[in-house]
Amino acid sequence: MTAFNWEDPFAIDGQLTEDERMIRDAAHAFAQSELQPRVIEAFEEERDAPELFPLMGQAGLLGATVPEEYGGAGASYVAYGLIAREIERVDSGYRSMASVQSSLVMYPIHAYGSEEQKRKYLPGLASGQLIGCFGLTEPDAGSDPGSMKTVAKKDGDGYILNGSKTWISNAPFADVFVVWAKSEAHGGKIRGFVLEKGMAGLSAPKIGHKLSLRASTTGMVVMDDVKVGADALLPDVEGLKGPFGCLNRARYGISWGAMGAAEFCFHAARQYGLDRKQFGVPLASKQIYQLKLANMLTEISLGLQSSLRVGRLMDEHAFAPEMISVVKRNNVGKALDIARMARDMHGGNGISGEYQVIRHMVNLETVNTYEGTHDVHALILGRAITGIAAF
Ligand code: TGC
Ligand code: FAD
Repeated sequence: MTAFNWEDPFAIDGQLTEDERMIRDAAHAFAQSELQPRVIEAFEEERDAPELFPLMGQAGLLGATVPEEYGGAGASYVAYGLIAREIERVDSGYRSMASVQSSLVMYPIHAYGSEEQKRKYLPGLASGQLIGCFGLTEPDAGSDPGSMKTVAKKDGDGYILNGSKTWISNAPFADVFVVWAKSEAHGGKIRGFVLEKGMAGLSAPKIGHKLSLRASTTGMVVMDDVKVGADALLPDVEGLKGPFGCLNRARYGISWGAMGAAEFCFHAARQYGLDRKQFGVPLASKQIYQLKLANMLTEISLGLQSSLRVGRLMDEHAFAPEMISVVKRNNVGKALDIARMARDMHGGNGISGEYQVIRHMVNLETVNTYEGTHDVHALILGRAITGIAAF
């Protein structure tokens, strides 16, 4: 028998390697010292924060799983998940900035790129000197990216790209754009291209008035006859499995990240209940209050343990994408429930930015939608269970 630790109910700490614990502690220290002090105002003011990328790079938080020869840390997927958890404990938008860079920009360049592309982009992306974005979603192609309209036409040795992407994280200040287009030269198959800021015909206007994920900058990517050389094509992948291969990594990271946001809300609700007295006693002494805390702790324990299991399988190259659908969908859905509950448990104070739970709550609305909506992941699982695609 051992004493129960409400902060680590299933003793996750003891299931990590020494390296993973070190990376987690470094990510925690960075998130609390650099991100937490700025987030309340940054969110309120919908502030762009490109200056965070070099800071995250210095702290070793970008491209953790990319090999060291390209500037990464050569760390495990579990370590990558732990980083996401610590950043999202502060804000889902900051985790978004980092996970797009790591999983959606560095991963495809590393997995599908030429040696020249890897040497050209990866070290700068790992250090945060370069900022990346990933353009898959279009105004008329969200859950169904296979219906994208962006096209690449052959132009001599290179290509001309036309089309527009929307809801693209980091795009307005990105230096490197990984975009997916139907390539006429490849029989209309989806191919990945690496574009660079400043190319003629390429623009990335910011999307304003977001009421969720306000600390992360989102934009469109507009391509109007953008000419690129043959060296812009990612040579080693064709079809939707290209972007989905990246999404597997990012969705997995989100499953940990959402639990970080949920832990923040759980801890805040517990402390609030211990401090706040009504009817002459702390709110935490009430059975209904304790029931809510018990439900939160239960879902967080199960969610973290599940993500750890999937991470270990990823590190063993023994995962199926459907496992990631289970943890992305469930952990984000539960985190959203927990954030809403924590908001309620703070009473009127719960709607104040100072108490932070409502910021997590509105952020998690986005997290529930991007990288495959809650319902799309149900349909991915439904197809695996029945053999019938119901999209
Ligand atoms: P489907 O027929 O199922 O598959 C087409 C091809 O792709 C392969 N594939 C996968 N490969 C690797 N990993 C996966 N998870 C894969 N899923 C599918 C599949 O084997 C097939 O390959 P091949 O060789 O036979 O061609 O495709 P479908 O068109 O029926 O798609 C169905 C569906 C709904 C599952 C899919 O389209 C989907 O997942 N939709 C959701 C879209 C989405 O997640 N978008 C995310 C945009 S990026 C983003 O949100 C970033 S936010 C980041 C941040 O700020 O943090
Ligand atoms: P739709 O696909 O139109 O879905 C609308 C509703 O219909 C949802 O409830 C959905 O579950 C439901 N639905 C859709 N299809 C079905 C079906 N077959 N059966 C039943 N219900 C269905 N994309 C990128 O490419 N790169 C990024 O960096 C990026 N960052 C983002 C940042 C933010 C802040 C946001 C909000 C989005 C971002 N996205 C990004 C886009 C995101 O991936 C899409 O919003 C998401 O995939 C859903 O697409 P959609 O918005 O077009 O919704």
